[in-house]
Amino acid sequence: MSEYEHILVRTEGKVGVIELNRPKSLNALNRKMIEEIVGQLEMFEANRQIRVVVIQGNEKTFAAGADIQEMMGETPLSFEMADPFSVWDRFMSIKKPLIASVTGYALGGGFELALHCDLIIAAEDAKFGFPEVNLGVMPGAGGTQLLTRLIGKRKALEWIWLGEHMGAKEAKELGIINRITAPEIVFEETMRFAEKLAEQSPIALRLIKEAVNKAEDVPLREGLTIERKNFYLAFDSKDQKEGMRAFVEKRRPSFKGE
Ligand code: DAK
Repeated sequence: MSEYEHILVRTEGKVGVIELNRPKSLNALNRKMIEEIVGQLEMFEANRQIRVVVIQGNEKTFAAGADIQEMMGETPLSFEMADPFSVWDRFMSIKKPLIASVTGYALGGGFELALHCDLIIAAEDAKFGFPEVNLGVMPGAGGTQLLTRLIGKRKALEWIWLGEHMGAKEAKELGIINRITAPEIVFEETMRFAEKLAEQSPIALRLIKEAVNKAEDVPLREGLTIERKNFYLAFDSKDQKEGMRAFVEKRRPSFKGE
């Protein structure tokens, strides 16, 4: 599994873990690294043994943005020809739960990477932000859209215009992150959370993720239709039968994802 240059990969039971690994540049994301992350995500997506995926940095930092050295020579035409954002679009196709476990900095593209995950668990000294404006540019991998949906236009403009660092406490109050922990236990807490999710029915999790994501994209009536279809679909699974039988028999269900 470790033919990668910029990430480390491991599995812990039903949880797949991708660890960002360019410590000398604070895990700055270059193109190869993003390709490695997305390629491995797709491998976890295809692996039936894996039910949840965690993306984490090292003890010091999550990712301090896109690699500025790599980016500084780009031109509109080089972007157009290389189409570097198409790899980011593939995050949207991942149907398994994705959790970002954030230590230190999650800036720029690093923040966008965390925002592409379904849940974020952060150390209390983690720092989030979009410093692109300080470089004379702007977020390009989803930042303006994902942050605005989470916190609304005014707050998003304030943060993206100023380019300052936001502490974990404020990020939690704004609804950007789910949980805060002491720095030394953030990975442990993330795994505990991931393992709980991994015991749920993967079919139910998948149908829920699709329906909740639609709530941001489509009119209410259409969203309700999707919810209803997914609700019906869940009743075609053995997991539904197992879940309800286990309740009646007063035991814990064992979901197989079938
Ligand atoms: N890129 C390259 N190197 C970086 C880096 C980055 N984003 N961030 C840090 N480093 C490097 C530093 O240059 C330094 O390297 P050496 O000098 O030791 O060789 C090393 O990491 C340690 O950094 P510092 O010495 O600066 O460490 P400090 O603790 O003093 O400061 C810091 C930490 C995070 C506050 C600071 O490093 C910093 O401000 N970093 C830059 C933050 C930033 O502006 N990030 C980029 C935002 S733009 C795209 C997809 C996404 C994006 C763009 C395109 N496509 C698909 C095309 C996203 C864009 C962005 O993220």
